[in-house]
Amino acid sequence: MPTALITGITGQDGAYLSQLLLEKGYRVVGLLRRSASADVIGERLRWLGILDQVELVDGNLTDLSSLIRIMETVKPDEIYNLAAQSFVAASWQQPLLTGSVTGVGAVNVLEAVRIVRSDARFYQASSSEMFGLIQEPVQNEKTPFYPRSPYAVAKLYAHWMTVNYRESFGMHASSGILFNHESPLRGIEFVTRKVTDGVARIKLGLATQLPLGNLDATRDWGHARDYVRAMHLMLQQETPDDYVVATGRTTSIRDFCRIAFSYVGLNFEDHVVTRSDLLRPAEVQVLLGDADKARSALDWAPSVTLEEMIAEMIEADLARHRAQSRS
Ligand code: NDP
Ligand code: GDR
Repeated sequence: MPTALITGITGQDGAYLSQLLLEKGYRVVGLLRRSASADVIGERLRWLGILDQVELVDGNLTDLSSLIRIMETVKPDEIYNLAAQSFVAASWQQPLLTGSVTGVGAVNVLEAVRIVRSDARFYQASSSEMFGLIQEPVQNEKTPFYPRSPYAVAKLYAHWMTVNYRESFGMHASSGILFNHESPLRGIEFVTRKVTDGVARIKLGLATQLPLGNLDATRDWGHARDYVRAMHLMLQQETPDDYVVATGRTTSIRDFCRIAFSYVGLNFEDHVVTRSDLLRPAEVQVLLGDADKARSALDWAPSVTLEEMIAEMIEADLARHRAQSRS
């Protein structure tokens, strides 16, 4: 039975990846950072019904000693580094923390792997945010990077360090340059979930307005369940490499709102208000990925449309609010 270690196991992708690997017969171990709110730890794993099937070990991405200890005791065959301060907007408020977790933290994991488990396979959660102020209409593995936030700069450092460890030490280290991916388990601060939760609350009469920032930005949105499949496939390849993972369709925030509100028979223009304090100091206006390499080399393809995903997210948010109002 292969062993996978997942950093960021309590996040959206960590939960879906755990589910996938458990289905494939892996022993799944997750890195858990200490929290004072122990009662809500593992909410997403619980939602998927797999909390009691994973092992959780204490550690932190910023603490190399904890990572070395975990590599020694867990002896993972595959390491998925998903942990990060992942909210772009927060990275301007906390640039140093973002740098030390999202950037240097990844190198701590790489170092722990190099020192203790150099034959293990390593996955780095790179991001389409690294393209930033893009010069090309469609982005693939050859598109130059131009990061536009402290988050994206930190991710770019981690990305190049992954490439560097591969080339310097011959490690099986791969990066997935993943475009936005969402689900009912998406954090409430991200725009898709903020919208689907807002739609549910407005539909149930719990709110009337939804404040948003820039409605003109466009994103290439896929489903997290599809994207964790790509992560796993990357580590099954003979040779490590970097891959763009995307759907090839881009949609504005405005059109996302239009689709989401119309799903419950509402008009978004009656409810969405724009607020200048929700705008970012620098914006990534357009993202559109070309995943041809992943399609041909990994035989990967997305299976969920944007409309299907929005419906799934709204249904989950409606169910959550209905359950809350009953209790
Ligand atoms: P989430 O924000 O949902 O999850 C982040 C995870 O990182 C959580 O488990 C969090 O733990 C953990 N974490 C944060 N800081 C530390 C730390 N110091 N030590 C240990 N763990 C820590 O992110 P997603 O699941 O959406 O994304 C997974 C990864 O993929 C991230 O690296 C993200 O930047 C990247 N990515 C995501 C994309 C997306 O669209 N979702 C696209 C491209 C890249 P806790 O629960 O305690 O907060
Ligand atoms: P992003 O996701 O920054 O692309 O990063 P987010 O959903 O936060 O923003 C997407 C776009 O929506 C605009 N927007 C708003 N965003 C939020 N969060 N809240 C709002 O009220 C709002 N109004 C408009 C934003 O300005 C932006 O243009 C996500 C994260 O998961 C990263 O970790 C990951 O690397 C990238 O996706 C790929």
